[in-house]
Amino acid sequence: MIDLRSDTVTRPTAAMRRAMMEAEVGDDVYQEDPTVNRLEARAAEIFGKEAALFVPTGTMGNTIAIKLNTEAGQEVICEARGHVLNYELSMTAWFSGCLIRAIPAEDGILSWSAIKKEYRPLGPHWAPTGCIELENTHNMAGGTVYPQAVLDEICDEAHNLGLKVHLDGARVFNASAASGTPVRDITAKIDTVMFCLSKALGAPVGSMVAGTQKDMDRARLYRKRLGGGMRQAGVLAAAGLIALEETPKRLPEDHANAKFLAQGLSALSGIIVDPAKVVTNIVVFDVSATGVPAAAISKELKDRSVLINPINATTMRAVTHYDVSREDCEVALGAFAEVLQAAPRVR
Ligand code: TLP
Repeated sequence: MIDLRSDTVTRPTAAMRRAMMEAEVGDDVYQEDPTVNRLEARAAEIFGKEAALFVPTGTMGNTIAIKLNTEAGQEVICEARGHVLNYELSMTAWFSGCLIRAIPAEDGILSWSAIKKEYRPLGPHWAPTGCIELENTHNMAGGTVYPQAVLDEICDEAHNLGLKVHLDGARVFNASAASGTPVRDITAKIDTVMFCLSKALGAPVGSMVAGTQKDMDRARLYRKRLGGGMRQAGVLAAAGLIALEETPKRLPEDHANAKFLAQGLSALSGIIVDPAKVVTNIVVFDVSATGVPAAAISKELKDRSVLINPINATTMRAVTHYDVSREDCEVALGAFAEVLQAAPRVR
C-alpha cells in the first residue's frame, strides 16, 4: 500500500525503535522520567520558550493551550477550516467553555484586518474574544505557510488588546523548512505553541506544548485532568527526541514529493490544484470536474493499493512523509490516471 492519507501513518525508524528500547525511564507524573525531562528541555530550547510539556496528542495540546489562554464564556477566533474547529470534537466548548468565532480566509491565512472585524470586547450582548488561534502550516488549506510579517502583526495587535495567541503548529517544522525561518523565530511572539512529533517528524506518538514556565505548570495539571499523566513515557519521548533532532532536515524531500504529486495531478483532466501553492507536504485538490465523487475515487485507488482520503464529496487530500518515496508518488499518479480513465464505470 502507498499510504498518502496522512503523515500520521509513518512507522518508527530503526533508530527510534532502538532508542525506545534503551530509554531510561521513571514516573513522569512525579517528573522523574529523565527522557521526558530531556525532551521537554530540548523542545523549550529549540523554540526559545521557558518550558515545554510532552502530551500524548495534538488535540490534547491544543485543548490545554486554549484553556490556558481563555476563560469560560469567551470566544476563540480561528480560521474557518481550522483543525480545532473541525476535527477536535468541540473540545474548545467542552473543556474551555468557549465558542469558536470562525473566519474564512484565502489559503487559510488570517490577517489582522480580518481578525479586527470579528474582535469583540465584552458587551451587553456579546461574549468577549478570549484568544486567537492560528494554524501553521494550515492543514486543510493545503499545508499553507503564514508569511512571518502577517503572523507577527497578528501577535502584536492581539497583545495590544490583551489577547493571547495560540499556534497550532502541528506541522510548524514544515513551515520552517518551507520558509527558511527557524521555528523559534516563527513562534517568537506566539504565547503558546503546540507541535506534533507524530506528524511529519515521524515519531509514533506525541506532541509538545511550549510557552512560559507558569503556563506550562498549569498545563501539566490540565494534562492530568484530561487523563494524560503517562508515567514511564520515556519510551515514547526517546522516539520523540530523534524525531525532533533528525527529521526536520529531511522535510524538504517530502515537500518536493508533494509538489511533484500536485504537478502530476494538475495535468489530469478534471482535477483542480495549483502546484505553485503546494509548498509543504500536503496537497488538497478538487475533483468535482471529474464528475466522480471523491469517495468513489478513493475506493478505486485503494483497489490499486493507493490510499488517499476524501475531505468531502468533491475534495481530496494527499500527504507525503518519510515512508513515501518519489517512485511511490509516480505509482500513485499512474493509479489516479487509470481510475479517471475508467471514470464512466466508477461513476
Ligand atoms: N490531523 C490529522 C487529522 O486529525 C485530520 C491529519 O491526518 O492531518 N492540529 C493539526 C493541524 C492537525 O493536522 C492535527 C491532526 C492535530 C492538530 C491533532 O493531532 P492529534 O491527531 O495528535 O490529536
